[in-house]
Amino acid sequence: MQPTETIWMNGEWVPWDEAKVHVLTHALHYGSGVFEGVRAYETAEGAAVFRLDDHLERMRRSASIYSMEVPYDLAALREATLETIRRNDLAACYVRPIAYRGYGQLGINPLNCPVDVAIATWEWGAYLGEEGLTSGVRAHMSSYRRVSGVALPGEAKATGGYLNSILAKLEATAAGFDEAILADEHGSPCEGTGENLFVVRHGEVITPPLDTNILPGITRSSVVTLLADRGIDVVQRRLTRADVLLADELFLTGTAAEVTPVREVDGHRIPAPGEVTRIAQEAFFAVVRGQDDRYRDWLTPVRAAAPAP
Ligand code: PPE
Repeated sequence: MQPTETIWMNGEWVPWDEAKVHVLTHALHYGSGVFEGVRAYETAEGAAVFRLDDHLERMRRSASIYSMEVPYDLAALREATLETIRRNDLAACYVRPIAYRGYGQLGINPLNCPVDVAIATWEWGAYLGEEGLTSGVRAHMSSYRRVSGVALPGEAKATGGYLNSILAKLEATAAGFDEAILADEHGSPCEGTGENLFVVRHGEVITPPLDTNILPGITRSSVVTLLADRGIDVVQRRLTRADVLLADELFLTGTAAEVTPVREVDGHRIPAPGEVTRIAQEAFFAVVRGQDDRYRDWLTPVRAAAPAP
């Protein structure tokens, strides 16, 4: 990660190296933070953020589940995000907004700790490698299950929940794979460690439903819309392990991972990128780069357009 100039912390601009927290920060001990991953892309009109309000609204919902009152409204967080990108002079970047229980009192009850908010930006290339994006990654069916919704609601993108992803990622990479696919508590493959999952099989495009406790991905819903607009309907249903091993195509979606094909699951080869995957990739990248006017309202320009002469 290449440091950038400045990070927004509770309304102040703090130099990257000084953006620190107290060691007794509640979130450090108990995982009591909620966050987002957002990307800004280079477009012909300069940098633009993809579905910024949708991400910030999801962060507010995540916070709500944990009874965190975020002390900034949507407009303030939107402006703070745009200004962070401007101050760091980035043409394209990853954006990490986070709201977390700060320094106050330790003990599980978080209510005596402040809700601190920060927004950082940095350049982040292809999440699973440039080659992964073009030729596909190798995935491992994790021995870990996606944490159940009765333990942690999947709708909340909470820092503590990522311990589940970390275990699966460690297991997969130790076994020489790029990424893990986790099944839900009933054994139905449902998600990557930081990506949603799509399978093409027998001419059907399938993505697991929200009751598998996945994060309702913004890239997932964008890809569902983009495919539907091209006459390809995505069915939401539970996958079997066979659906994954015998997939005609398999791809992962996420802000960081974008649309990444999977070319192998545990030694089972999958053609990558397949036809639907390629359609999804082309559609997605055209939209985020501002080359498809139909989805202009998914982009927030970082710099306001110059006034007409
Ligand atoms: N599932 C999980 C568990 C997840 O973390 C993400 C995003 C998604 C699905 C896809 O959601 P969306 O970005 O809205 O399409 N993971 C973020 C964090 C990755 C990281 O390594 O940090 C991301 O992609 O920004």
